[in-house]
Amino acid sequence: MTDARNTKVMNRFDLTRRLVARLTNGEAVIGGIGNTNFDLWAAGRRPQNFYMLGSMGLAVPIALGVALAQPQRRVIALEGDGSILMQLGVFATVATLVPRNLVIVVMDNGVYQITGSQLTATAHKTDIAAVARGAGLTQAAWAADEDDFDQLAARALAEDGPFLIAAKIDRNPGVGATDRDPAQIRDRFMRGLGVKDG
Ligand SMILES: Cc1ncc(C[n+]2csc(CCOP(=O)(O)OP(=O)(O)O)c2C)c(N)n1
Repeated sequence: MTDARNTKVMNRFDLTRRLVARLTNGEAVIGGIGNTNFDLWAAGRRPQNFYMLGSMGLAVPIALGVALAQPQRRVIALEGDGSILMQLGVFATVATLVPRNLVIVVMDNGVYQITGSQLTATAHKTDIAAVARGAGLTQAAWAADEDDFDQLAARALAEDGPFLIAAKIDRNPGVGATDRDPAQIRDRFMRGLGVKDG
């Protein structure tokens, strides 16, 4: 199993595009606050994308709720390291509930980039995939490089989860800028998931 220290430093937008290119079955994607959702936005608008605004650490809890409500649909949460560090307890909840259709992707740049690049715990000692495994997420892995990320993503979209894919990424800023219209984001997502008409 790849160690965090043996992973290539990749690029969030490149990885996001690689992931989105694989989505052909109406998979739901929840982008976390800031750069993860900026790059999700820039990777192409999809009605099944939800862009979290405002609060850190909510991509996985929202994705978990969607995954439980719609077990036939694959649901992906994209989160930064700073945000997931605020919500480590969710790993234990996911491990307990075992949603087979949930995929968590952690984009780890080792900083709270959007608020000034203060170092996070992952820049020091904390290994997010190891924390997840310790919480009971047995299918949690570091992507060694882009090819490995592609293979892990393909598996996570096809086999029984829950899965966690962690990637060390560079500190390039997010590419897009999500429209800040929460009601529209919510309504479009609900229509995209077939739970709201009109
Ligand atoms: C609960 C909460 N605390 C603090 C903030 C302020 N804040 C917004 S984004 C951010 C940093 C996010 O870091 P990370 O998830 O690692 O993403 P990055 O900016 O590195 O892409 C902070 C501290 C917030 N929005 N919500």
